[in-house]
Amino acid sequence: MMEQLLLASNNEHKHREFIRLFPGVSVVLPRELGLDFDYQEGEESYLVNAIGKGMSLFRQAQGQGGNGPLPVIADDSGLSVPALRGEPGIRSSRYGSKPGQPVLEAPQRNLYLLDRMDGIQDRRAFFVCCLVLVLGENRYIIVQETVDGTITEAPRGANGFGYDPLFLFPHSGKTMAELTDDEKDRISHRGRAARRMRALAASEGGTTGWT
Ligand code: ITT
Repeated sequence: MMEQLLLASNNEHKHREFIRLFPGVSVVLPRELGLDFDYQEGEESYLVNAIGKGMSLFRQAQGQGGNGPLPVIADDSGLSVPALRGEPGIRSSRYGSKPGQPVLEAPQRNLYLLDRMDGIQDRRAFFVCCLVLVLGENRYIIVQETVDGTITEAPRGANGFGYDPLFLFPHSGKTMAELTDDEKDRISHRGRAARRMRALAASEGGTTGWT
């Protein structure tokens, strides 16, 4: 497994989760290496966005790694509500925001989603997390995972981030924001994806080569 991993994100919450999910690896954000990283995401799929973020930062960071290019990990994730035809989905981070206006903060975005769900009985939802580990210009490891839950009637809990206060695990009666960090990591979409990624990366020999 690599010693340092560059996370293709500007999301501090994701950063904290990756530090927990990749113990023994130094997970750094682009700005910690003096890189100004800003990737314009599209609406095709989580996979396309994750590869786009990962490849663009990998190229931008070439030469930063001392002993060769630094491996880059990218996360594209979101929440889907089937009764809303998959919304917020790929637009999760800017859901409810109007073009040309500042992106809504998470609490406002959550109220917007609750409003959209007013009167809807089928409150099933799932989170998706696509992770792409870029080991070289033509070498990737890709995993994508989900976790199922339902949408609450009102936000609950102060841990986590984003839609966590709305995402309920009916069997425990707790929202994702009412779980401890360890509990979230054990069951979340990102936790499941990261464990699969770690297993695949551990089976990897050298991290970079001619190809
Ligand atoms: P980067 O692209 O810089 O990584 P981002 O926040 O824009 O950060 P995404 O484009 O992947 O990330 O959008 C994911 C959004 O989905 C995120 O902003 C949250 O609103 C939501 N989300 C993803 N994972 C979540 C989680 O574990 N808990 C709650 N909400 C989550």
